Amino acid sequence: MRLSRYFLPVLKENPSEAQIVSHRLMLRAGMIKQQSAGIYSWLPLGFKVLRKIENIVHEEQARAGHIAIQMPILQGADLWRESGRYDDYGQEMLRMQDRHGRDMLYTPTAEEMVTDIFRSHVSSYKDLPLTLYQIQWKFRDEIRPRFGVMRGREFYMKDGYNFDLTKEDALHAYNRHLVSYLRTYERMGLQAIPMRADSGPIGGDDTHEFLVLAETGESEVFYDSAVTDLSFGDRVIDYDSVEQCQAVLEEFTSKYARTDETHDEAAFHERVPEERRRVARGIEVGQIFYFGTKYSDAMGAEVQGPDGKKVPVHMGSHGIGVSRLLGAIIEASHDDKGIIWPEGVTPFHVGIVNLKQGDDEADAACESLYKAFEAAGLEPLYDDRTERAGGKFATMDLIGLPWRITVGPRGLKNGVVELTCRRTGTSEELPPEQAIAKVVEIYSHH
Ligand code: P5A
Repeated sequence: MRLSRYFLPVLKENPSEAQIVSHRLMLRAGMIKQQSAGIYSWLPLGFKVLRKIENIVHEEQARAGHIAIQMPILQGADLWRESGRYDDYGQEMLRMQDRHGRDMLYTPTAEEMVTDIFRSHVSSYKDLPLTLYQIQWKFRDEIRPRFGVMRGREFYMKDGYNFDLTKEDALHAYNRHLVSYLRTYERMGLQAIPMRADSGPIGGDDTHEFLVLAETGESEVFYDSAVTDLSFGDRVIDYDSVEQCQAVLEEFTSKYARTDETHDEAAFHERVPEERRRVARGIEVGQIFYFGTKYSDAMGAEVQGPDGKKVPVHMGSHGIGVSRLLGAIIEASHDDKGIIWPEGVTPFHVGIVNLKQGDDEADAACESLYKAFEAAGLEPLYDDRTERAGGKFATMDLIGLPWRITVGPRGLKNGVVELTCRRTGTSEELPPEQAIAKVVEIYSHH
């Protein structure tokens, strides 16, 4: 993309309505525009990162054997009356009527609808296990929408639902989700710590939230600092293996890590030596639930078991806050100049800054870098505007591309361009071909 032809409405001033850094930077970098309280338009740069995050989620869901569907945003109230949640959900649910006076709602989650799909089409245990998921807009009429996409009213969520014959099988689905979530967040450059939590309106006994540590997080968390040493890394897991998924779950959940909802001060002191006890804040980027037969009992979602008898299926649901993740990633990765995107989610792979637009040699060198990156399957953002160098650098630093190549007549005389790492700020002078090769090599791991 050439910046002269892009739509990147960056703001020079700090927007006064933004209280936390991620909200401020998303507005300043022209990623989002607020349309009403907690409701945003996604401008090109923000939309691009949203899509990157969504793609990682889809890839990791496919790896775990889960199947994508898409359910409607507007749902009839009747299914929600069957489960009892039409009344339970309260004011967080946005309700409306169609022209025939039928009660409708904007989906805050989709346990009822997916259970309806299941009961209409599945009747034998032979079709299990089954996990269906979607990535879809949700609406919750939050009392206090704030911090930009972090606590929106309209927000984008990955929501998955498992159907299993037995509790044991459903617990394997729970463990499998935990493993696949660890991988998903790590690909986005995040450490998200599974913590024992409370299940709220979704219901059930077993639930973990995934938290990214950040001072601006809305949840208070209590944990053993040893959990921050854990990393999933590039291990390969067989998602069908009960033992392997169980082992990962134990490794990542056996140390003390809880949100304030389940925190137990006595147990904290008993289980964690003082020097490793941490009280901090975190951003909830996902949650997994096992709730047994709560919805299948209420809605008659049964299958015929091996003995011919009909039994309600065991279920759980699993969510990732896809739009919230943009805020969480920026909270975890920025400096005073702007965003620092992890390679896995960056909107463009490399920025090209032309120090002397209009100089034949500099223009030609930038063009050939641009074409070479495209040919290598990467997306460069070329700042081809006739702006002064300081302004170009400030924009690149603000929008946070991990790598930048600076091209100017002086370097070209010596046959070099400058390659700069956004995270460390370090630069090296290299012949253009070597700079390209280095950037291509880095992205071959992402
Ligand atoms: C699991 C999937 C559920 O709704 N039902 C289907 C279950 N879980 S949840 O924890 O309530 O939500 C899942 C994730 O969505 C994000 N989230 C939000 N993001 C932005 N703004 C909001 N108002 C908001 N509410 C929830 C969180 O990341 C949460 O973990």
